[in-house]
Amino acid sequence: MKVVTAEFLKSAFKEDDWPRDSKPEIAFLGRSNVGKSSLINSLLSVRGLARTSSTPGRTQSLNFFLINDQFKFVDFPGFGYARVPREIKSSWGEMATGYLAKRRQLVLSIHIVDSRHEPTKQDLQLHEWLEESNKPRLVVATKSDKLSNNELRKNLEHIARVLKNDSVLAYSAKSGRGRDELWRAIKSAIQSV
Ligand SMILES: Nc1nc2c(ncn2[C@@H]2O[C@H](COP(=O)(O)OP(=O)(O)OP(=O)(O)O)[C@@H](O)[C@H]2O)c(=O)[nH]1
Ligand SMILES: [Mg+2]
Repeated sequence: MKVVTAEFLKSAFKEDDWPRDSKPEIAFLGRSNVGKSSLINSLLSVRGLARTSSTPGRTQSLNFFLINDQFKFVDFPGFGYARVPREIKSSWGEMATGYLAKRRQLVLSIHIVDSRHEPTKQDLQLHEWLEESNKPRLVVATKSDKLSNNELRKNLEHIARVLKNDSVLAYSAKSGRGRDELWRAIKSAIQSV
């Protein structure tokens, strides 16, 4: 995919703020600090469009980006960060389930996990919500540059087993590993509408 333009559209704290156009959307969801925003920036080959941080819990709204004036990326806030105030934590589930169930523009959900770590209870919960949404979804294991090939292979198999045989794509925002494959999946999801 040749990215000609990538622009920040808006941050949405509630459903009323979701963009009203009908362009397809790709959602990026996963635990706090797992590397969602970095993955978006690496896909788009830009630095700093999606805000990244070594402080978990940084993104707290749905952030919409418009790519090539054709489709959108939706950067979700991370879940599972203990120091985020309780009212924000409980609203995460509502925001995610609301979006996943209702959003007609959604063509692909990308569930991002850390290739080094065991999926958490909340990953399993998200996995169920994604299944219930009945829409295309994909599990991406990022930060793969932090593992040896052997460890990575073992962990990918394990993650696939825990998340019930979903195929898992290895990714690294640092090395660009998995980037072409992920773009292929995104393109085909966009073209299927
Ligand atoms: N080595 C390595 N570090 C990464 C990779 N992806 C992200 N990181 C680092 O992980 C930290 C968190 O990255 P973010 O992209 O901000 O994570 P996030 O999931 O958007 O975080 P929240 O929005 O707070 O939920 C940053 O310090 C990144 O530099 C990767 O593929 N490899
Ligand atoms: Mg983020």
